[in-house]
Amino acid sequence: MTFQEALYALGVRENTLSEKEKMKLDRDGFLPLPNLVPLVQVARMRSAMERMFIEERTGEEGMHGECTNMQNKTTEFDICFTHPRFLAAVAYVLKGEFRSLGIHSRPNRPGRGHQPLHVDYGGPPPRLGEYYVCNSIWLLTDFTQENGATRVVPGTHRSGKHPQEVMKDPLEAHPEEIELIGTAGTVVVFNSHLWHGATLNRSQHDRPNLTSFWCLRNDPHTDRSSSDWGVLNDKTYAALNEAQRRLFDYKPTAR
Ligand SMILES: O=C(O)CCC(=O)C(=O)O
Repeated sequence: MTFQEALYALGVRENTLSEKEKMKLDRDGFLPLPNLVPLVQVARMRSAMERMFIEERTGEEGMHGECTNMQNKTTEFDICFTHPRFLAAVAYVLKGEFRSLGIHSRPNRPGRGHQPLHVDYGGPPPRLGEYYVCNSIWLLTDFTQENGATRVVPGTHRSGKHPQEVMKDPLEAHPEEIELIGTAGTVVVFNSHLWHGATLNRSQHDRPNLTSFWCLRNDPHTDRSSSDWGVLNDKTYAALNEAQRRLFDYKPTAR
């Protein structure tokens, strides 16, 4: 099965995104997809995520503070690599054959979370229209001005610059930044060359979310030897169909 056949089998068509949605991804570098996940499913995903935080003690003092490769730990997050509109947006940003860099989550505890504006890429800024990485944030609660909604600077994926080259301090606010305020069940797909970052969670509660992260398969700057991000384990590989497997790397366990 070719990669294009896999995307077709997963429901992605030329017109899965509207022209307006494609234009927004081109121009602004991000696209909110409101109500992509039904609220009952949001609740199940959130419970699965919270169980994982407890089991892995994620976010506790001294712990690594992030659950990674969650595609290997439950089927509750399969929508993060199977929803046709979501996949169509990733395919539109990356153009060529891509693969998952995994489904991850950080709890964004109250009083924490503020990140510098950054891109999710170790290589040089991309040429216009030739993007290597695409990320997405899955809102498992409403994102508000209080609970540390992600900030983005629209259009900066086209700037040919990284934030640290332009800003004295990328922790500071950027005059053109906006916050991704939205309701639970929304998914925001963003070009990972877009300048972005979480903001301080000033509320009394965690800000539950997932990220589903992707890169071009032939990206020369993603160091695949040192990272297991997006690699399927034997159990998940066995459970997926052929089209879904094309979206990941798989390393069989040595026996
Ligand atoms: O958690 C957020 O709001 C942003 C996440 C982010 O910037 C990242 O994963 O690179």
